[in-house]
Amino acid sequence: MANARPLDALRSAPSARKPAMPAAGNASQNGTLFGGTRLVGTFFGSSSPTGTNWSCTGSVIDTPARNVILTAAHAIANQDPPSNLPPYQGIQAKLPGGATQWQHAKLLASGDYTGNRRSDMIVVWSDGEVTLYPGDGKGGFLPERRLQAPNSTWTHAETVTGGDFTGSDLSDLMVRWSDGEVTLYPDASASGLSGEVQMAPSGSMWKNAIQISAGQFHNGKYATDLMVRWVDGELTLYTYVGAGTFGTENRLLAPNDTWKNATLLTSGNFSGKANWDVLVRWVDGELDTYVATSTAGLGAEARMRDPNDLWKHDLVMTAGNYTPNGFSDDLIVRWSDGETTLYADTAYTSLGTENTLVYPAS
Ligand SMILES: [Ca+2]
Ligand SMILES: [Ca+2]
Ligand SMILES: [Ca+2]
Repeated sequence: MANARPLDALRSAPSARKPAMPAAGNASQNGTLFGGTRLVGTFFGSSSPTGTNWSCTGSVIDTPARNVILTAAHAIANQDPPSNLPPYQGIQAKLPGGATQWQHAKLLASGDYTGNRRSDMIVVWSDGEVTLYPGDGKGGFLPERRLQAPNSTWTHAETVTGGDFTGSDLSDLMVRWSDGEVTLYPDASASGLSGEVQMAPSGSMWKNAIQISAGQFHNGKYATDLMVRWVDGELTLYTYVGAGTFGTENRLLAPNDTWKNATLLTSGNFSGKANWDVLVRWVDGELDTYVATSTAGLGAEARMRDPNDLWKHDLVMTAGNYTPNGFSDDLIVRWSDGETTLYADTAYTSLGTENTLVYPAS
């Protein structure tokens, strides 16, 4: 990795610009709380110099999302504290497992695998396990379902995507394997991956398909088209993809050196136009959308992030329809330290509201 600075240092850098918290009493003191959470301030106040009648104390902690959380305790004189309070549970991550586990989330795919017209996420883990996390449509997830126990086949899955190529209401999962075989699992669901359809045999040219990404790029309603980024920088859009066929090939870019630096690519509807947008994370951390991409060509480039060090740590990326607004404009990023973030309702020039799905150092 080009940048050796730890991820938490990159993330916490902007915190320095935060205004100081008003302190009624004691001065702030930095430190750590709750197993490593960064404490950036404390305060104490009371209604009188002697601290009688009422008093209030709290801590200010710096979260990865650059939000400040205030934990406060209030004490009022001559009053007993309430009894039977539940034990403190802490902040619940929206996805189970913790950051150490999520460092092994190798591939992500979004699609509707439950039939509620909201996206669910499939994770292929580095040990070959495959897990479905059904989305709740509100940016959270229901209990996970194991689709494959750890195995030595799925460790060979190199790139995956979720789209509805077979025309039913459930999304399918497409997998490009390390030997060049491409497989479609129509209507994947919590009950498993079955009815496997071979799209390309082992040894095929698809071994050079660095990334595949389903989207809607020719005025259909659903993600029925397939964007492919090849090892030589070529970009191809396949329309009319179905079980056993890649349909019609549309070359969007001839082989070129620039797109060899397109590290991650995903598809979503960030601009609200009929045709979807392609989102690319470049090797230097730059983030761009290509608005309303179609068979006629790649859409106009819109800058989301200038080159930067933080986004070099974006290692796995998927976009889907995870929130109530009904658009496939929610971007999920799995960072190098296992932290996983959902940017809800992302627009084509700006990331949406940051929601932490997996907390770092958890
Ligand atoms: Ca669903
Ligand atoms: Ca389907
Ligand atoms: Ca959304």
